[in-house]
Amino acid sequence: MRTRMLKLLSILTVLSMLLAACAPAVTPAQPPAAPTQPPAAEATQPPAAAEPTAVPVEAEPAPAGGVVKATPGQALDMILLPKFVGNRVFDEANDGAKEAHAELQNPGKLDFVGPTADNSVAGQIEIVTNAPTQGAKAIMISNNAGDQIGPSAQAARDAGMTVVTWDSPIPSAQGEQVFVAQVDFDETGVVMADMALEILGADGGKFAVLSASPDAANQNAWIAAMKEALEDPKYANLELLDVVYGNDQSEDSYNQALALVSKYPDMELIMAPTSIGIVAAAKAMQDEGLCDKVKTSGLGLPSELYDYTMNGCVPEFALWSFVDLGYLTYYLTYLIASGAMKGEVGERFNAGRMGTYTIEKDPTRDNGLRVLMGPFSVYNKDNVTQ
Ligand code: RAM
Repeated sequence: MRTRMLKLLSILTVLSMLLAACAPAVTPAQPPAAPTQPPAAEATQPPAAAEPTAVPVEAEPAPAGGVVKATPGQALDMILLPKFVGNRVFDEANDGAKEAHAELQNPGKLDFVGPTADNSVAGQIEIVTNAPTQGAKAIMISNNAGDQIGPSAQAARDAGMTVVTWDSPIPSAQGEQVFVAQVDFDETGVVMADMALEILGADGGKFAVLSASPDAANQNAWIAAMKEALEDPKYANLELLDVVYGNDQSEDSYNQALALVSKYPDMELIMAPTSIGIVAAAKAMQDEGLCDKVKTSGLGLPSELYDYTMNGCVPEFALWSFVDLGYLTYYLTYLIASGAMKGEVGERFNAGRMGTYTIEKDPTRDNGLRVLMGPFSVYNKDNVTQ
C-alpha cells in the first residue's frame, strides 16, 4: 500500500513538472479589489493597473483627452433648484434629473426645492445660502436672481459644495463652476428674430417682447442677442417697440400682454421667450378675439401650446427638451461632486444616453464655462403634438 502511494506521488510530481515546463508564461493575476471600493472611473485611456492597497472612494480625474465616465453608486446629496416651483418645464427637468439619479444609483438624496414665483429672488438666495449647512454636496441652480445670487453661490463653493447652473446662469459666473446651456444663447436671439420675420412676413411689422422677470439671466441674454440679430439688414422691416415683464407669473403676464395691446394699437406680434408668458399672452389675445391681428410667439411647451398653434394664435414657437437638460445637468454635477472631474475647460464626459459632452469657455459671457446641449425644436401646426 505504502509503495503504491509513493509511486503515485512520484508520477504526479513528474507530471506537474512536465506541465509547468510546457505552459506559456502568464503575468500573475491582479489582487481582487477591496469589496467596499467602487470601480475606478472609466475612460477611453487604458486604466491604470489596480493597486493591491485600498483605493480612495472618490474617482480619479480622467487622463487628458479621455472621456470621463461616472462611477455609479456614490453617495452624494444633491439639490435641484428651479427658478420657482409650479412651472411644468422645471418639473420636466426634475424628471430628467431623477432618471439620471436612478441610473447612477446614487444612494444619497435628490431634493427638488424652489421658492414660489412671487418670492423667487430672495427665496433662491436663501436656499443657496442654507444648502451647505444641510449637508448637501452639490446644488444645481436655474438662476432667477441675476448677479445677486453670486455671493451665496461663492459661499457654497467655499464650503466645499459643487455649484452648477442650468437653464439660467449666473451672469458674472461668481461661485458657478459650469453652466449647462440648453442651447446657444446667441442663437436664441436669431431664432426669435427669424420667427418674428416668418410670422410678420417680408413686409415686417411692429412687435414687443413680453419677458419673464428683469433679473432672469437667460431671458435677458436672449433679448440682448435678439436685439443684436435685428441689426442685420435682413430684419430691417421688423420694429421692436418695447420689452415688458410678466415675471413668469400667469396673471401678471396676461395683464402685461393686454397693456401692450392698448399702448401699441399697431403692434402685430408679442414675442414671449418664457413658457409662462407665451401661454398667458396667447390666452389674452384669444380671450379678446385678437388672434387675427396680434400673433404670439416665443419659447414654450408644445403640450401647452397645441390648441393655440392649431387655431393660429401662436403660428410658430421654439423650445428644447427640459427632461434632457435635467438629465445632462445631473450627470455633469455628479461627475464633479464625486471628484471624477474638476470642472475645467476641455474635460470631456459621458452623459449616459445623451452621449459625450465637453466643458468649454462660455462664448456668450465674459466669464464662465459651459456645456452646450441643444438643439432647438421649432414648432408650427405641421409638427406640434399634444
Ligand atoms: C420659463 C422659464 C425658463 C425658460 C423657459 C423658456 O419657463 O423662465 O427659465 O427657460 O421659460
